[in-house]
Amino acid sequence: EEWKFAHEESPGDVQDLYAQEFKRLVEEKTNGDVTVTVYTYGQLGTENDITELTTAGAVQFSNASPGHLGTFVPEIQVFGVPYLLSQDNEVNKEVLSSSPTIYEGLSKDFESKGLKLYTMYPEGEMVWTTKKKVTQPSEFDGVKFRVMTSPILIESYESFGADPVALPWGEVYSGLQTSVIDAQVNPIFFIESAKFYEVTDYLIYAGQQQYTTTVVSNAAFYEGLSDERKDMLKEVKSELDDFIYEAQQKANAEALDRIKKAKPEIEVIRLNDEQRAAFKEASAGIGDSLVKEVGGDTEEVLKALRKEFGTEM
Ligand code: 6CS
Repeated sequence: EEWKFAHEESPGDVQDLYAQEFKRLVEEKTNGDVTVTVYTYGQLGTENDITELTTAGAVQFSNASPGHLGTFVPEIQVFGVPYLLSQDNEVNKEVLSSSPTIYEGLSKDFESKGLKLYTMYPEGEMVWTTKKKVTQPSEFDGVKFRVMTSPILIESYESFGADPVALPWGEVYSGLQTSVIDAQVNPIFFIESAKFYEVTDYLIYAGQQQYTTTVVSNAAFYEGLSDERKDMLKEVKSELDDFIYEAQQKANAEALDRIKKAKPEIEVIRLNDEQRAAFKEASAGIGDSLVKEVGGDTEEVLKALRKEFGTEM
């Protein structure tokens, strides 16, 4: 039996490390009865294409990051609300791996779209890379800022004062090079691997968001598995919770060193509390507007997650 696992990144990136370790564990635990084939970004299409392939059952597992899933599972956009996640990544890890709000609440929104929410994990703090120094919202004026394709991200970066542009990531390097866009946001490991630092001049830490991703499965496929296989997959999930948390930390730390070596003139800016407060205040209404636009259980989900992350307003 062959299971296909498609993700959104390049070989060696965090999602690839996850998928490769998933493959190793599943093949080991099924004594080779299951073979997992991993597809990296572009092999089966863009972020949105692989979600479609998973709902269609052509792919059994895929990464579907909240940043790209917003038009398909609108409720998952809560993870795009600025300053929702904790500054303490241990807290983020705990919540993402075992929160009842995620695995009992949000998972129903996935099921209604034919997807089983298998797991969530953090990929690191999201850092702005820009061509212009930005330390306060007014300096975002006229900055064409690339975001992922979920609608809430457009709203968030508008509230910060920028001109957001939604694109798949494959278009970001050339977009920066030709000044179709002036800035983008991603975790450091990805900024290094996709070489976005080559075409920008500032790395700005605004403490605004952690990159989160989900791994989803085709719901009918998952439901059709034997109890033994389902138990095996739960075991694999909990082993991978620790594995990927450590792997992303290491990947991000090493990537920052490599960026500084490759481009010593890059300016690394960490916004102080006062500067962060200005962006926080500018985007304070985003949670409420998401609740209005998406409705359903979004209000309860957002409230419950703020409590779990310890970021109540
Ligand atoms: O910026 C993006 O679109 C991509 N960023 C990461 C870290 N993973 C995949 C995603 O598509």
